Amino acid sequence: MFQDTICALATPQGIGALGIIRVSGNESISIVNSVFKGKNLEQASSHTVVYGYIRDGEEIIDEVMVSVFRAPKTFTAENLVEITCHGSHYIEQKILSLLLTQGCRLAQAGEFTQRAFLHGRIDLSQAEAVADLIAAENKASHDMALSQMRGGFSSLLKELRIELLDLASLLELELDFSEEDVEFADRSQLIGLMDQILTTVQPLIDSFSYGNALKNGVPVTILGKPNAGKSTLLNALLQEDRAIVSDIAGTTRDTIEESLIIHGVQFRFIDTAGLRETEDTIEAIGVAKAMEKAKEASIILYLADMESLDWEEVRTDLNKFHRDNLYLMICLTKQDKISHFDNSSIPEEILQTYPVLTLSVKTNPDLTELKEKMYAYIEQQKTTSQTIVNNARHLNALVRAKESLVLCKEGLQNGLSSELVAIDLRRALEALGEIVGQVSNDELLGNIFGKFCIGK
Ligand SMILES: Nc1nc2c(ncn2[C@@H]2O[C@H](COP(=O)(O)OP(=O)(O)O)[C@@H](O)[C@H]2O)c(=O)[nH]1
Ligand SMILES: [Mg+2]
Repeated sequence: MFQDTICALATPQGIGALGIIRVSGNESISIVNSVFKGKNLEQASSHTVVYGYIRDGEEIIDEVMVSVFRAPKTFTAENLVEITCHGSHYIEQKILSLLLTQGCRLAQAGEFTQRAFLHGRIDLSQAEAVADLIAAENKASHDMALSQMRGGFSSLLKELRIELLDLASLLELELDFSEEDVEFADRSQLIGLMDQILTTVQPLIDSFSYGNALKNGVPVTILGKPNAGKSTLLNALLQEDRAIVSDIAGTTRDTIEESLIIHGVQFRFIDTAGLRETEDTIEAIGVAKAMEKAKEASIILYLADMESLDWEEVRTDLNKFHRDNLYLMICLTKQDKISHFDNSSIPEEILQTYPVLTLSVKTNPDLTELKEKMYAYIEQQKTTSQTIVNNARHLNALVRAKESLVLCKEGLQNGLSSELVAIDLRRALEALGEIVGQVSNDELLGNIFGKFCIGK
């Protein structure tokens, strides 16, 4: 399919014990062989490793191990060679330039994976999962990427597409006989099938907020009046002095973001400037930023100092943030400073709407309860779906597929002609096809593979 043989460094730039240079294409084995001193690589069997030297004419460049993989059972589905050399920038560049003089060209970002996709070895969602897997920094996102790369999502979509294609062929059969006004497909049976498909698609759509949280980290914004103890809480969560803590109101003027993993899930804590009217321009920018971070949050920890608790004020602030899909927790801070706190002083409607926690970070830095509550909130978003969607492109395609399926179903219920119903059905199929790359264009592919690193 491709004429040119590509090469690239597959390991990070810089000094390391080893470096790997990847070469893919029809000529890869013969090209590497032309700069190799050792056994003849062209006679090496597939999936074997050969010891030898890379040479520039008579000059030895490095002692290497060369892995030979013959098409089609390789990562790219082409002849593929991996040269494992010493991890020196000089050696790596020297070997690459030798390969270029022998007829290779440098690979573009993601080009190896793109070839795997274009040769049909993996579908688009699996290719995307390769990038996710490399980027995964915690167990939850690693698990999702691995399952997607191994084809979990793809096979579910395949089943869906087969069901839809069956439906479509029944309808199109009717079209061929439209003069005779026959109905091959029992309408109520078709509607039943439609419902069944919708019950697979909906949980996938619902899983996105959970999947996205797992993949990118759950944004948790810490808000409250100046001196409420926000930075103290951030530091206690991280167990390090990350933010400046002081009794001078308005110390934190910018937002500070740090991550913490709780039971394998990444939470991104954002400490903010205290909420107040201020004359200070820089602090005012900080307050505006805090409000912005409030909008992006999945969880808000609203802190209020127990010593100067004013429920009217708390209520006014909370009303500014309240929205769907947000877990808003009230943390009453500095409990150690007051001798007695009467729970019944908490307004009833607040208790019914929000979880309320009392904290005394200074005397008792154990934040287990707070952490467990946040984790439980995320866990509770798990849907019944085995497969979790965490890619905005996939979500967008699923939503469009669902819209077309709903139109289809309504069409069937309202006795719309098979012709019109079939149009919506085809749209749904197309949308699902976009996810795995059955329908794709250069722009989309450029977008996806351009984000990969060179050598992948
Ligand atoms: N006694 C007591 N003081 C606290 C507690 N948490 C924070 N403080 C103090 O309250 C002041 C303001 O804290 P800080 O974290 O900077 O508040 P922020 O403006 O909301 O970030 C500092 O002097 C902290 O030491 C607490 O649990 N108990
Ligand atoms: Mg602060």
